[in-house]
Amino acid sequence: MTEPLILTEIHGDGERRTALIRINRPKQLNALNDALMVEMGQALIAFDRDDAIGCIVITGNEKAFAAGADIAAMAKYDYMHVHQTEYITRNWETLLQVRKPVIAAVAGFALGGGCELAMMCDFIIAADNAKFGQPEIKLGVIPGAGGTQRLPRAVGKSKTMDLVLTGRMMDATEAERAGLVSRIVAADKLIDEALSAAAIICGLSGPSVALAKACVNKSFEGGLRDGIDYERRIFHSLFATEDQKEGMDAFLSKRAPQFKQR
Ligand code: DAK
Repeated sequence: MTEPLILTEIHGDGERRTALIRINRPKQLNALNDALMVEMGQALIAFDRDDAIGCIVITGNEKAFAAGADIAAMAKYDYMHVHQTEYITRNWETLLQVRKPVIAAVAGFALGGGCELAMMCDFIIAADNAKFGQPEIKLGVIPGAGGTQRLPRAVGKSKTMDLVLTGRMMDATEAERAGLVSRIVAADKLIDEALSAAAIICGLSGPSVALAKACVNKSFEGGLRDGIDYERRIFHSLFATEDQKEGMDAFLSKRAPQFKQR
């Protein structure tokens, strides 16, 4: 029997729980191929539609989050193949359709497509042994799943050029200093830390969480004025929710809010 390419688990005991997706190609350092990305995309969409799920965590293992796109598979591709099959666009970006928060919990290598996958998540929690990089230049290609666009927005132009043009890796400390990762934890605490962050998110108002995510992404992906206008419209619209009334009333009454997810 062949091993599944991803493993999924549900964690937590509240009304809304956390879905954990583990990338499962340990022998290839979790190199990402089409079949794996299709499976992950299906799981992501199913969890996004499931009202009992409030947050999703994607992780690998202690040695690798993902060491990139599968070079063995890619080596055979030619221009017409990648163009005609819409390589990457077709099935690698399903993550971007997910409205619920997705946390990347990264230990070990997050290289090439692995780093790009982590950057498509909403934030990255890194183990102290994490290593990030876009080494595609060493293979005679360039980052192809958003790396040249998302990395400079996260760490600035100079460090991106340094990483993309030399193909070197940066460790967790450098990645945190540069703003790529939100926090660093001991490798053996990584999943606990990610699940704790996810549990906090699960306890909040799902609609406001999804809309906060959409607003932050707007700032990341577009211009400033468009982002601020978008945020203002979303902010106004949240005053139509029961959770806004409940959240503010609970604060003023000095009690914990009982969010109804609407
Ligand atoms: N693909 C396939 N297999 C990989 C792999 C990868 N990316 N990375 C590692 N492996 C395999 C190794 O071949 C080895 O297999 P066996 O020899 O045991 O069969 C096994 O995993 C263990 O790897 P190592 O023996 O090399 O382990 P080390 O600890 O010595 O080294 C390493 C770890 C991560 C430094 C090294 O494995 C490495 O440099 N890996 C490659 C990293 C890399 O270059 N990643 C970027 C891949 S390119 C595009 C869109 C996107 C992309 C391209 C085009 N278009 C739209 C056209 C994206 C490209 C990429 O991500």
